[in-house]
Amino acid sequence: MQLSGAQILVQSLKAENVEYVFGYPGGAVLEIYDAIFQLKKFRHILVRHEQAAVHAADAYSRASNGEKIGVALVTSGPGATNAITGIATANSDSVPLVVISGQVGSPAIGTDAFQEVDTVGISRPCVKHNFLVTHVSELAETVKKAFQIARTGRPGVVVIDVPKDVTQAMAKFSYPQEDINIRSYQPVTQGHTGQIKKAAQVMAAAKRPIVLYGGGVILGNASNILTDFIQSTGTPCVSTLMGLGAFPATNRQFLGMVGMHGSYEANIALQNADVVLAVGARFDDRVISVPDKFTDDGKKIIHIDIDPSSIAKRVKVDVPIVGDVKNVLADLLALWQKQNLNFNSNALDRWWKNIENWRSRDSIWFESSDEIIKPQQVIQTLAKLTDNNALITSDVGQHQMFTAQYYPFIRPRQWLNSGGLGTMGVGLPYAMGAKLAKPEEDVFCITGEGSIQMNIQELSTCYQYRLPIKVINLNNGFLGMVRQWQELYYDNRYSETYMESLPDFVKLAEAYGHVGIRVEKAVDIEGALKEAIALKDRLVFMDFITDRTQNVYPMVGNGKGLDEMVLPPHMREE
Ligand SMILES: Cc1ncc(C[n+]2csc(CCOP(=O)(O)OP(=O)(O)O)c2C)c(N)n1
Repeated sequence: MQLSGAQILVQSLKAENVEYVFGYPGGAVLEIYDAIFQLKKFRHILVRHEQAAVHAADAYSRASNGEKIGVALVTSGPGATNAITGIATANSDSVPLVVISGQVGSPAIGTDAFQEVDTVGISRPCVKHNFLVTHVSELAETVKKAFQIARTGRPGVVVIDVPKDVTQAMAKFSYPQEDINIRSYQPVTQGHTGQIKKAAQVMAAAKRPIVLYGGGVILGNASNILTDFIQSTGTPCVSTLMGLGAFPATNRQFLGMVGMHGSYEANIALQNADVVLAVGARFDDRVISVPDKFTDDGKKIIHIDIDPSSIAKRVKVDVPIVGDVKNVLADLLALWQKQNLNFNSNALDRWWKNIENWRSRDSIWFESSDEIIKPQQVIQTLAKLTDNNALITSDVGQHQMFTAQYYPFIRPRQWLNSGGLGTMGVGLPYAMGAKLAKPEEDVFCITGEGSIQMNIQELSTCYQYRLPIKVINLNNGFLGMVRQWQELYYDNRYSETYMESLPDFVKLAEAYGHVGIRVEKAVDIEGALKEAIALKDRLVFMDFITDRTQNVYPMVGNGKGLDEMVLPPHMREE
């Protein structure tokens, strides 16, 4: 039987076990929308802006166990350009995602046709791969390849651009059962045995070892083996922003997040370590700051990553191991145990004593108040009321860093935010994707009054699909993170960071059909959160009016080393 290209596309998505498609219609995708309507193969979530469709699909992938892949569908021209920020955001954090964009009819391509943009050209620098489908006969195979490429190796975004005439043309449908062999794309999944041996030797000889783990551990579903490795070797560990939750933050061996707003003990320990075992972390500038300052003491680095091009990109690596982090860690741990390897116990004791000393200085600390709401206190109270176990999405800014510092994430895929691109506006659509992937979980979106306004229209989508998300708006009346930089490095010249004319968020939430709560005093924090949590089937928007001057500390300034943090005021006085 012959099917139209649009029907083939929908059937192909079904063959990939797609449950949800996040999208927005338009002329170039009308056939696809008609096929969705008629075939009823999966649920379509109609967002209010294409950027949000891609973010929601991205979070759906992130929150899932690594097998489900988010899918977004957008029309040609403005639909596709609106999707680009979402695409770059997901790709920057290596999230598997398939984005289908409509394209003008093939004969019109290159003629400046209505709603025509070169989607393949525009998206090329921010995708893992992209396709322009030129004939209906390629469609099913292209979808198969797209999912395969998105999910394997270092995961990423694949865009499939489908011209309108291809969706109208007829062809026979058969979906490839087996993975397709793609020449020039053969991800390495097993680590090299010789390198793993070398890594074990370098580790065993360490006097001040540390494990640095990142988002790759979560994407690679390697948290269990990472936890075994850290616990059975007795080494301290630190996490990047994206790695939080891969190892339980409540465990004593966890020193905290590293990097620009990392804890004092985590940053100093990483800087002073003689051997760093980096797992699924790419030594981003927000993590190690200046590479030369990081490696000038000759520390040895073992780097495990699925993506060979991530290894030695920013720092010199002594033992590179390309492979799936789960496989490599399992091999490394097996070898460690088989050979009865151990750290020198005196050296390790001394190292831990130093660490405890640094830790005792309590760098993740804030001056609490009975009156004014401190953003940190909101996060701490939330952690208490949710047993450290809520699924949290955040936007980008101070509120994001406070959440990373004050919410002890205990499991992977519990913390979703934009680490690589740092995209304001992800919080609410992320919460939507996460809630659909994990309906049984309590999903909180922690945001700021600047960030939430970048995709606030999605409150409408949340109402349509009855998504009972809890929004925590830490409203400091400022683009706080930028204000902090202006205070510290631009002599308090607050150029365009003061948010004037803020809407009444409570009324706004109500206008969209939700519950709004304003909280202005510290004593009311707990009550408001409890009230919101108790409203199981409603979206609750909590507008916390917080301290406008609170900064995030510690902070590693531009060009500084990890051991040159701006410390919180109480540590400066010591
Ligand atoms: C799309 C986008 N534009 C600009 C920025 C730069 N930026 C980073 S944080 C920030 C301020 C965020 O303000 P708000 O959401 O109110 O959170 P706060 O820092 O006050 O907690 C800005 C403008 C960004 N990350 N993303």
